[in-house]
Amino acid sequence: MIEFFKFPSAFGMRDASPFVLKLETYLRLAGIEYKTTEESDPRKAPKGKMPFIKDGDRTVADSSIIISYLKDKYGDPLGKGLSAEQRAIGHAVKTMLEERTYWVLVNDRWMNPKNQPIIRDTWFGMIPGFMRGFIFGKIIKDMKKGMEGHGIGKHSDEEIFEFGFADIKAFENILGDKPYLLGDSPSEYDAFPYALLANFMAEPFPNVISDYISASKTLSSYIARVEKKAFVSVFLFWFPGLTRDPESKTQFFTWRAGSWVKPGNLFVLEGQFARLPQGFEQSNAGAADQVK
Ligand SMILES: N[C@@H](CCC(=O)N[C@@H](CS)C(=O)NCC(=O)O)C(=O)O
Repeated sequence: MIEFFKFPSAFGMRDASPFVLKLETYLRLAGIEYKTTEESDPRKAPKGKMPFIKDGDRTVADSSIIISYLKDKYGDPLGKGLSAEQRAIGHAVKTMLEERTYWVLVNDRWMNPKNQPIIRDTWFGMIPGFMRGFIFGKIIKDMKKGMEGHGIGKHSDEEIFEFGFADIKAFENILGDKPYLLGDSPSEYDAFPYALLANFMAEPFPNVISDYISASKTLSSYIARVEKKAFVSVFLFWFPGLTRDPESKTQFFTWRAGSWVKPGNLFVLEGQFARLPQGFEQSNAGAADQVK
């Protein structure tokens, strides 16, 4: 079975990394079985970034390369019926969100002084106090350098949020009133938009983009729709049974019905019908008395 390496859950998110959440969303939507191993240190990943998978003796890193590998090996159940044009739109949207909009999230989470202590104490909480501040300071410095090299780090926070707005609004307009990016069914191209939008909504990091997403019915219902499709399974069940009260000889047909929502709760209704033996009549619900 595929072993999926992900970060430990944080900030009320299944995974606070959009790329890890993207891959898990794909695995769930495609119905591929996997087991999860938590890894909090990305330096242990083959390319120094999460996620990665092991499949037998193969190790594959990078969410997009992993998805191509999975499609080659296990088929492409989410790609049936997609035209070349739809795939091109999916690819363009995915690349915009992964290669640019993602950095708007990174900039706000890691460079915003209001958010830094939250990140530091959640993700680096296992490092003792003084050392934690020092190591975190070095990580921030390296990230800043990396973001400058990428180009995004050359801009002001306001300019970076403007890039984010333009991208999110473009996505919102392409989605329009379709349930999923490419139509009525989810495709691999819904995995990253969902993962990124859901991460923008992570509770500890409110910002202008998360305000926009929560005010947009199109975007907030899209997040809920993909979430439900990928992660919530509902099982309906009905168990009939028969019991007999030896004293009154009454037979009770019992039943249990309900639903099991995964992850979540078991919802059960139960009840019984009494079939009275001759000479008995029911005097009140569920009980039987002999007629004298
Ligand atoms: N292109 C990669 C990007 C993965 C990525 O950026 N992962 C981030 C978490 S969202 C990471 O592991 N960063 C750790 C680091 O850069 O040190 C993919 O699609 O998997």
